[in-house]
Amino acid sequence: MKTQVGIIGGGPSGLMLSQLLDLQGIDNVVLEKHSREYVLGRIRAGVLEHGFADLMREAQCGERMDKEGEIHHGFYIAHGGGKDRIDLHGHTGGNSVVVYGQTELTRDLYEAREKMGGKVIHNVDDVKPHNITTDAPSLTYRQGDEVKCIDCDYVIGADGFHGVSRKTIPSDKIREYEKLYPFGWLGVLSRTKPVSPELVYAKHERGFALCSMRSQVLSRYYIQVPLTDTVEDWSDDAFWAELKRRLPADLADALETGPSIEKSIAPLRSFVAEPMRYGNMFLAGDAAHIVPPTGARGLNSAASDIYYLYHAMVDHYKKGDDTGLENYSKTALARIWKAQRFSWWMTTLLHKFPDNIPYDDKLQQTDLEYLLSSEAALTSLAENYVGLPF
Ligand code: RFL
Ligand code: PHB
Repeated sequence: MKTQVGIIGGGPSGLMLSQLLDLQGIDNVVLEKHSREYVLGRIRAGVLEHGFADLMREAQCGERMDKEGEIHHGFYIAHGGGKDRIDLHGHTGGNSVVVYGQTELTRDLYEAREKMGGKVIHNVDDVKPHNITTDAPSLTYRQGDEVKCIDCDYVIGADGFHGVSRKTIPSDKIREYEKLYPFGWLGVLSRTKPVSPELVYAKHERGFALCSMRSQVLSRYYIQVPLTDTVEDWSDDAFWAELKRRLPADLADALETGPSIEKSIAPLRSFVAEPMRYGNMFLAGDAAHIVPPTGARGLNSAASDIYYLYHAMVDHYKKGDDTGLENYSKTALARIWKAQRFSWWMTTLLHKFPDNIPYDDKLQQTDLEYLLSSEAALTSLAENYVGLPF
């Protein structure tokens, strides 16, 4: 098989790029390790910045998001038994975020690919990029006993943090920056009414908690847990009891509980791989960078990579202009590091750090008090949360 762009990974990054390129007549193939059902079963992001929402519309995939997604003009920070509202709209001159689940937008992208006859190949094993530093790269993969090959002009590594593409880059050609946090998030999805119309990020002596949602009948809650905890350690009752302890009394009293329909633990990590290009392979999304989910930046950072790559590919194929491809890594990383800084800062502001000395806790409290008393600091928070320009 021959194509112009070979994409490894059928998550949101790979599918979005595939759809945008196809709309411009640029031939591409997506190779996905898992089944569509498996990919759609992963409960992840819930908050989309407006730039991401615009990209969904450009990909002609925004119809259901615009109908069913909820526009949020603000969120709350709960602390010391009360809560303060962060007015995103007011502090950014009218910007907001869209609450629409990653599962739903991935489903929309899959359906759009199907409608256009896009080539998305599922359940592939042993995907390997070859001849990446030459003008004739290729991808091999296995389906059952059969090994197949795709010749392409470019390879896109959109295969997430544990994917194969970043790992094929020789270690002296890539530098990895990583920070691990001494806790994870235990997440629960339940068919209950969200406790608050807007998200609540809660700082508490017992640990961080987050009240989020997917719709008016589907809630998503998280609590900070030690890395040694497992999902089996947390019955639904224990989860709800701990969440209530970390929320202000009015929210704890109003919290509707019910059986969990999904429960998982995600470790928190900050990670960046530089550069995001090796020969004719470009890394995008979680394959190149990870943030702790506190600032809701992960998927949104993937979106800016895709935006830059898409425009660079169009310039290459339509105008013979390679400036975008040559500058991709530098341009993408400039925005990525800002999302890294913001996610690290919001994580540091709101979590309980087990190894903190009392001095660190005082600084953390002061950081929060300063934020809530300063229009400049609130503006900075709001500007980062709704998403910096692409
Ligand atoms: P994905 O989604 O990991 O998709 C990669 C795909 O590649 C496939 N794959 C392979 N395919 C072929 N060959 C191989 N060798 C392969 N290895 C892997 C995988 O099966 C998969 O389908 O990466 P992508 O597309 O870059 O998308 C990134 C986002 O998924 C991620 O950044 C967000 O989910 C992060 N995130 C959030 N981001 C936000 O912007 N807003 C949020 O509110 C938000 N909340 C979250 C989050 C992530 C979370 N977890 C679990 C880490 C909340 C949580 C709890
Ligand atoms: C979510 O709804 O899953 C979610 C929302 C906001 C975050 C992280 C996760 O910061």
